[in-house]
This record gives sequence, structure tokens and C-alpha cells, in this order.
Amino acid sequence: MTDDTPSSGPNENVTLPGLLRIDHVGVAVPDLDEAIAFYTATFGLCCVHRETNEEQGVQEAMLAVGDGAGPRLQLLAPARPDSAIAKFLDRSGPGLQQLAYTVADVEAAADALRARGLRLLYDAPKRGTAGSRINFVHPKDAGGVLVELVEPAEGGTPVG
Ligand code: V0V
Repeated sequence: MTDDTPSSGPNENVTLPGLLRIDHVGVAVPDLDEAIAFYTATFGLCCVHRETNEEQGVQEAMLAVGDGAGPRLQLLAPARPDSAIAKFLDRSGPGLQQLAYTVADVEAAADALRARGLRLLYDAPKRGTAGSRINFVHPKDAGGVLVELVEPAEGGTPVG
């Protein structure tokens, strides 16, 4: 190792997951309408997308910050009592639940992380917001953070 070799950072001998940017930060909330009202009125965020994801058991909203070019805030409310968000709220209360990164290829990103010994929650990607394809790294394998990988649908991030 020479003096100018970084002691940490990308290692050219292993495949990296190809994270492009922070896609969104997910916050668990008990009531979606109340949370949207709070974040729009108090912080001036703008709700740009809403949907119910039956498979994930969530009612969710995407909120844009400022000019909307950067990462979004995702509000996640339980759609049923046995959902991951309901369990999170029961255990931890409202608050930060996940950090999501945009990737170009969610399967390749998941494979790269599996190769490093991290547990991915799904064998194959599932449907996420607005037709995106998603997978998650178990929080116990990512420093206590539930990490989501998001491959946006063709056409990119929704604006409405
Ligand atoms: C659980 N733990 C967390 C956590 N959830 N730590 C940090 N962040 C979280 N969100 C910790 C918990 O405190 C325990 O720690 C330990 O993990 C329990 O692990 P477990 O028994 O294996 O699992 P569960 O039953 O608590 O479930 C946790 C996982 C679950 C992450 C497996 O929430 C899950 O499947 N999440 C992925 C799906 C999801 O989150 N869907 C909602 C968003 P101790 O007590 O043992 O130390 S849907 C979405 O984001 C969409 C649609 C989208 O973005 O497009």
C-alpha cells in the first residue's frame, strides 16, 4: 500500500452494488392523512404521489422537498395490523424506518450485497412505489438501518 492509497472506500476487486443516490427516506406514521397534513403545513413539503401497496401492507405517500429534484420523504402507514409497518410502530413508535437508495439494476445490487454476506429479505424483487422494483437488506446486516434498493420503473420517479 502506498501513502496515497485510501484506507477505506471502493475496492476494485469486489463488485459494488451500484448505488446511484439516496432515493427516499421512509418514516413510519400511524395515520397517513395526518402525517401529510403535518409535513406539508409545517415543513412546506409537497405531496406528489400516494398509493396503497397491498403486498407490503402499507398506505404510502411521497413528498418532495424544495424543487423536488432531490431525495423524497416517504410516509408509511399500516394498511393492516400484521404488516411490517404496524410491527415497527408497535415496537419503536413513529419515526425513521428505512433508507432507500436508487439503483439501475436491483437484482445486480442485491447479488453484490449477498456476495458480501448480507441478508436480502427477498429472493426476487417485489413491487414498490409507482411500479419500481425493490428489495431490502436486513437491518441487522446494515448497521441497524433497514436499507432498501429501488430500481425505478421505466420513466423514473413519479411526479404526480
Ligand atoms: C426491525 N428492526 C429494525 C427495523 N425493523 N431495525 C432498524 N430498522 C427497522 N426498520 C430490528 C428490530 O428492532 C429487532 O432488533 C430486529 O430488527 C428484528 O428482526 P426480525 O425479527 O428478523 O424482523 P422483524 O419481524 O422485526 O421485521 C423486520 C424486517 C421487516 C426488516 C424484516 O420490517 C421487513 O420485512 N421489512 C421490509 C418490508 C417493509 O419494511 N415494508 C414497508 C415499507 P432486536 O430487538 O433483535 O435488536 S414498503 C416500501 O418501502 C415500499 C413499497 C417502497 O418503498 O416502494
